[in-house]
Amino acid sequence: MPQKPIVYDAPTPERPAASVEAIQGEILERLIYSVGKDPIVARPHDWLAATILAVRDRVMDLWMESSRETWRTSNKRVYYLSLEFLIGRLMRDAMSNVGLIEPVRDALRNLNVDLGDLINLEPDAALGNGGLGRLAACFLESMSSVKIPAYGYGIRYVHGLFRQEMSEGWQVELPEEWLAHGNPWEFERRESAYEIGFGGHVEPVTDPDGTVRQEWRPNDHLLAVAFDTPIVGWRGARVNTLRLWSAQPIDPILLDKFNSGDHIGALEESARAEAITRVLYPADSTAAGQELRLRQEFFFSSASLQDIVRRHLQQYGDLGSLPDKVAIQLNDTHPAISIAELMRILVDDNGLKWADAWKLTRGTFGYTNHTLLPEALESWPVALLERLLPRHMQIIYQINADVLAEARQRAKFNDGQIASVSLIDEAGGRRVRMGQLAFVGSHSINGVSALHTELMKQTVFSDLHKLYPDRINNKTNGITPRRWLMQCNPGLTKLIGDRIGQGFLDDIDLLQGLKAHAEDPGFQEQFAGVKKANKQRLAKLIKDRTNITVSPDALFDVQIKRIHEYKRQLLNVIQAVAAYDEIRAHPERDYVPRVKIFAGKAAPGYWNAKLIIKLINDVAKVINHDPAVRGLLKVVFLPNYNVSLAEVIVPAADLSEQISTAGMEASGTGNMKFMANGAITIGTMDGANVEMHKEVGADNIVIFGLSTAEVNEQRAKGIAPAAAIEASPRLKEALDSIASGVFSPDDPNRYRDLIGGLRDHDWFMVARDFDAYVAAQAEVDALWNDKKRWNAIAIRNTASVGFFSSDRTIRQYAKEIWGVTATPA
Ligand code: 26V
Repeated sequence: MPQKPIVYDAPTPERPAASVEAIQGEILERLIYSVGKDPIVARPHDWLAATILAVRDRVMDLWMESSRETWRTSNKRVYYLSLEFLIGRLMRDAMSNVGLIEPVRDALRNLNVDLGDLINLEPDAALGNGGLGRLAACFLESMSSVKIPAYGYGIRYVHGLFRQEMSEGWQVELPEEWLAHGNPWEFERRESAYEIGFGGHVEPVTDPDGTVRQEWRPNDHLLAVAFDTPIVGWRGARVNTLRLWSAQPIDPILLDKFNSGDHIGALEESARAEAITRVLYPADSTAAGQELRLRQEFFFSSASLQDIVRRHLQQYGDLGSLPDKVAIQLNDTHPAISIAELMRILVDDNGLKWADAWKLTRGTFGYTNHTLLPEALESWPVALLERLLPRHMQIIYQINADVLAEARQRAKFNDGQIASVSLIDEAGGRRVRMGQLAFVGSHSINGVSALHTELMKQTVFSDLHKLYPDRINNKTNGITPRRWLMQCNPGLTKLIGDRIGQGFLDDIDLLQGLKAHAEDPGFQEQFAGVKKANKQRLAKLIKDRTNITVSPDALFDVQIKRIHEYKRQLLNVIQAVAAYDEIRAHPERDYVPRVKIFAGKAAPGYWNAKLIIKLINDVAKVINHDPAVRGLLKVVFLPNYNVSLAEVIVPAADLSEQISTAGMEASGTGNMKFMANGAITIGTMDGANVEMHKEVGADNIVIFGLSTAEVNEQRAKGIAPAAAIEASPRLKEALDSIASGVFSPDDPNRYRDLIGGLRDHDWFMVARDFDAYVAAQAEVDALWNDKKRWNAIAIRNTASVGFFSSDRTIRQYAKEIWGVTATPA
């Protein structure tokens, strides 16, 4: 029986629910006058465009009112600079936040159009790789919801993250085309275009008063053109702007070339300029190091800074008040060149003294670190920076000289410490370290979970922390409960509302009230019923996309995230192999039927990650077809993981796999989404899992594995994994079978090196955590067999998720970093 979806709308007393007739008229009007289609011949994409335009119209007044208010009150503005915004679909989010879902549904039904179909037709805006980009999207929604005047600044990539297809179990990357049908959400602002320079040289210029200024004369110019998208908060609290920059040539065609018959050459500049914003870099763990990436970083930093300074001067007429009226948050080091660019604007373009400019700059910037993985820390060859951004390189040298002088004189640093805080890495070719630049140019440097922040202090930034001990602070990540509970799980949202009232929609901490009902058999049954319905929907999706049949009665064990060795999908799939061996060796035992569900993309150049995807598919093929398994275990790899797919998988999960090597996952945010939706976590003491353990209580989460300290000790002592493998016959058997080609008869050596790595160094502690993981999975089985306990724990997880709302995170940024007021919790 198809359920009528229940969705949450947000009419307020001031804004009563929109009438169906009015909306219907507005959609038709947009269809005819903006899309230019007769309703008789309109195609689904036309209806989608018309509906988005009608919804957008309804947001316009709120949008303008929000900007006007910020001008009127002279409130401080927040600028969130991020090379990635992993937004997903916008229509349902926007409709839900302004209370339009039901009226739009009814209006469309009268027009013989199904809203659900249109929702699924909207392409995902996948302008990000993973956690960092998705966090930026949650933050945008929360900043609007808690009424902070904010702008997101980023790049309008023509192609977002690649589409993933499977070819015989291997990942294949295909270009993503989110703009193929146009983008009705955005407004192109040709008037907000800035010139961006590259290359050239620096010339000292003597002003009439005798002062000497440095002037950068780039030899390469292009335009950054703004595209604005409204981001509406919960109950229309506020509408902020996401401003994405698109690169365009200054002269679209070079007329002299064109006229002389060189038609292709005439378009060269245009192609070169547009290349900058053509595609998102698909690697999220290794610093790409390509010139085009640095060009992207400077392009969007410079455009954003010019825009911010122009707006500030227009309103306040003077740059001295910059830190009082402007807070710029750097989402990782990708926009860190902004620090040098602001210095250039202040000193070279506006004649400020160096020391004054530096104070203003540091007062304005905050920097968030999202990873400690050495290979992901950005650094650029000095020679490249010198060629592309000669003036910025000079500024970086000057900043470095000041910092190093301070370190020697005030802090009495020795040579080793000087080398560690220096912006220039002298080892292995001179490079500029963007983390050090971001740190010294910011008044606040934050990590994204309590553990990660501690590790920042102890590792990459230990000496900078000694030099500036009050700058590092923690802001544990969060997720927006609108998208990740209310919109993706309307069934659960309704159930909660019926039980504890609607208050939690506006005050997420009220979910705590569910704890009193955790043991209530009636409520447990309803809670499990909602989960079952979500699992049926996912089972159907799995069937449609992979042709694998799974039972919604089995335990849905889910690991969805980027594929990375430190995230240890390998540990999970080896456990599947061990379980398979056990089912065949002991058919007489009782087993909990499980479906292991994986999804995630591998960076195109990351061989081991791609091989792990192939292994999951190879293992799936064998296990899913072996009659001896009797359906007790299924393995599924769902292709093309993205935000929209997560919105279907997360509400259907029973078990959430958060099993990274301790000390390596900065926070994780998927963990929080599962928690909200009543999945139980199996995880290591890593990232925000540590705080989830604290919030939900040790009895309501399954923790296993080496601690960060133990991992460090193993590595420091160079302890080999051999003993762990010898001590575990089932691990040995599983490794032998994979390495010898049991799952890859067509290429028996396919996994030899991958498994060889585990036997040799096992950097990620897969072997050493294996037995603990198997024991933890047995604990999960025992809980599953005690349905009352399982349901109580699941309910307590949902009840405890309040702390992980990005509204809480954003309120902390507002108070402790930005110095702006948010609406109180
Ligand atoms: C690094 C690089 C290196 C240069 C090439 C392109 C590229 C793109 C992204 C990154 C940074 C990846 C860092 C990242 O996504 N970290 C994740 O941030 C999440 C939000 O804070 C956090 O939950 C995850 O634990 C963390 O891995």
